[in-house]
Amino acid sequence: MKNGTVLLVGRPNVGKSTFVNNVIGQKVAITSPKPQTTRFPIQAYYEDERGTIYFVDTPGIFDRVKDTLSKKINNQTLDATHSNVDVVIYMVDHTRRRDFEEGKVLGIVRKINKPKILVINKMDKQDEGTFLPQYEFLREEFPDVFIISAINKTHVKPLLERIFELLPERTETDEHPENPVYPLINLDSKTFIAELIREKVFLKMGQEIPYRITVVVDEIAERSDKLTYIKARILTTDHRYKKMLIGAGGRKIKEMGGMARKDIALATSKKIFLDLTVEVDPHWPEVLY
Ligand SMILES: Nc1nc2c(ncn2[C@@H]2O[C@H](COP(=O)(O)OP(=O)(O)OP(=O)(O)O)[C@@H](O)[C@H]2O)c(=O)[nH]1
Ligand SMILES: [Mg+2]
Repeated sequence: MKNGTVLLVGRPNVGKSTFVNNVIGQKVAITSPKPQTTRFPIQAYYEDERGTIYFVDTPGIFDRVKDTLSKKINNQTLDATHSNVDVVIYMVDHTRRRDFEEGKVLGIVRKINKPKILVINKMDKQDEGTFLPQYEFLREEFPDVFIISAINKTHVKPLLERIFELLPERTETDEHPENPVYPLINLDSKTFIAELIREKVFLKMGQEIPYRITVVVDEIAERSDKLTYIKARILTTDHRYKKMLIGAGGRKIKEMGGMARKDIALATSKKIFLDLTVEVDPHWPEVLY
C-alpha cells in the first residue's frame, strides 16, 4: 500500500484548505475569501484502495510579517516545510498576479528537496482575467503540473493518481498512526469548534477584525443524548472591536453564533446550544500559539 505525507504550500487564499476539504469530503479546515484564514498546520487523512495520503494543509506564506501573529503563523509553515514529507504541492492562483510574495513562496518551495507538484488552482474562474502566462516558466522546474478547480473538484482525480505514484510503498505502522480516527484530523474537538466559530468572523466581519480575534472554547458538555452545551469566547484586542463584533442590539454575534451552531450541529449530529460571548484581551496574540 502507498502511504505518505503530502505538504501543501502556497501564499494565502490560493485554495489550499478548500482543496483538502474537497478531497477528504468533509470540512477539516476552515476557508474564507480573506488571506491568512488558516493559522496552524492541519493534518487530514485521505484513504482509498490505493493507500493513505496524509495531507498537511499549512497557513499561507505571508509577505508582510510585521505583527506578532503573522510572524507566528509564517513560522508554523516554515517549520512544516522542515518536517518529514514525501511530496510537496505548490499551489498557485492564476487569477492573481505573480508578485514578491509569490517569489518568496517559490524560494521556500525550492529549498524542500522532495518530489514537487505544481497545482494551478481556480481554473473555473476566468471572468476577471488570468495571469497564467506569468506562471508558465514554472513548467521547466516542475515536471508535474496540474490545472485544477479545487472548489468544483475538476482534474483532482489525475492529481491524486500522480500523488499515489510518487508516494512510497509503506506499511502504515512505519511512520504514521496505525488507526487514524474519525474525522481523520489532528485537531481536538475544542480546537475544531473554535475554528468553525473563527471562520464565521472571517466571513462576516470586515477586513481588519478577523486579524484581531481568536476563539477559545471553554466547555463542551453533553446535556442529554441529543443536546450539547458549548461555551466559547471570541477574544479581541480592543473595546471598539468588541462593540463591532457584538453589533447593534447583539445582531452580529447572534448571526455568527447561529451560523457556527449550524455547522457544529452538522459536524456532530447533535443539537447544539452555543453560549458565545466577546471579551477584550489585548495580549492574546502573544499568548496563543
Ligand atoms: N473560484 C474558485 N474559488 C476557489 C477555489 N478554491 C478556493 N477558492 C476560494 O478561494 C478562497 C480562499 O480559499 P482557502 O481554501 O481558504 O485558501 P487557503 O489557500 O487555504 O488560504 P489561507 O488559509 O489563508 O492560506 C475562498 O473564498 C475559496 O472559496 C476554486 O477552485 N475556484
Ligand atoms: Mg487555508
